[in-house]
Amino acid sequence: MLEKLKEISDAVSERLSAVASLAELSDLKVRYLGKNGEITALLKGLKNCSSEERPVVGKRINDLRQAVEKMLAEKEEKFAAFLKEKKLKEEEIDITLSLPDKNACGSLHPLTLAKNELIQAFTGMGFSVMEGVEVEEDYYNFQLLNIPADHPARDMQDTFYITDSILLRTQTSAVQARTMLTQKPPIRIICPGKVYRADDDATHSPMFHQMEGLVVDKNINICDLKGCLDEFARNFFGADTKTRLRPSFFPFTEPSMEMDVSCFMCHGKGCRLCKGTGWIEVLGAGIVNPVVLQNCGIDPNEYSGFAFGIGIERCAMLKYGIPDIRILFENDLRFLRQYK
Ligand code: 2NM
Repeated sequence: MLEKLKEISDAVSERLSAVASLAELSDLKVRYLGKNGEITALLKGLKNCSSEERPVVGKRINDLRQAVEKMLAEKEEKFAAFLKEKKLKEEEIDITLSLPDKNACGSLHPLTLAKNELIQAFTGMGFSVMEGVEVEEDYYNFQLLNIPADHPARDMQDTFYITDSILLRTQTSAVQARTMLTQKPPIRIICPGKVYRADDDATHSPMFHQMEGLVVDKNINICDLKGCLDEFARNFFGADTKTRLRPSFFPFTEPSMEMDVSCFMCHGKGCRLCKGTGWIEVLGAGIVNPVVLQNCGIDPNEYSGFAFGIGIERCAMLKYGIPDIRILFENDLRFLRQYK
């Protein structure tokens, strides 16, 4: 009997040292101390001992049971501590890691900056902003604006056609034509937006941005045009900017003209930016052709107007000293970050 006890004691300590999980530990407990466990069986077998042996053997079995209980409890405690430690390790937070840069915010594209400044200059003079569609009908883009069928702009090489009568707008004038057809004068609008022409080099992109303006009211004349555009030039290019108007031609205006501003880099002395002339061309303009007013349902005997068109890329390139239009569309962050 004593040998049997020693055997059990050795077996328990050996198995305990090999236990790798709480489940295995629980199995051991059942195996030795459970209702049908080995030590429990020994206690049950006491009744077969003689009355002299019984107290001695009984004490030995109880000692063994207590020893096994203690070993199991210690092991359980070790396991619990190990698991707690493991959980804490897994949930560890490295408080020395630096946060993402809170100041790393984006910035507006130089074209957006230029567009916003242009809009600002004209809304300050009472203009409202109108936007239209980029896929336009030939009727609004060309016909209403007095652009004849044989005009070079109507050539496939200059205009992106979707069908015979639908195209990508080549100017934002169609927005103005649609406005004249639906609103009564006085009209005072600017139309910024994307336009498309089959052109592609250092100063031309097949998609670019334009802002056209239109004023229609009673007694509008060239003085109104000049006063308005002078005010714009001083606002956008600087208070000491001078302007000059040169004769030009557009089918939708008569007379037509182009406006130059005095070079803001050399102040008229002549430099690389103004190609030695002291002047920089910035926009086209004119008195709205009475034919266009008529086409758009406005009586040219009662009303007159002026209109102008400004290239937004050209303004951004001039103002920010950008030498090549293509840089504006490459989205190189080293370039864009300069405009914070
Ligand atoms: C320009 C130059 C001159 C223009 C004319 C019109 C409209 F719709 F009233 F006829 N809109 N824009 C115009 C006039 C555009 O761009 C260089």
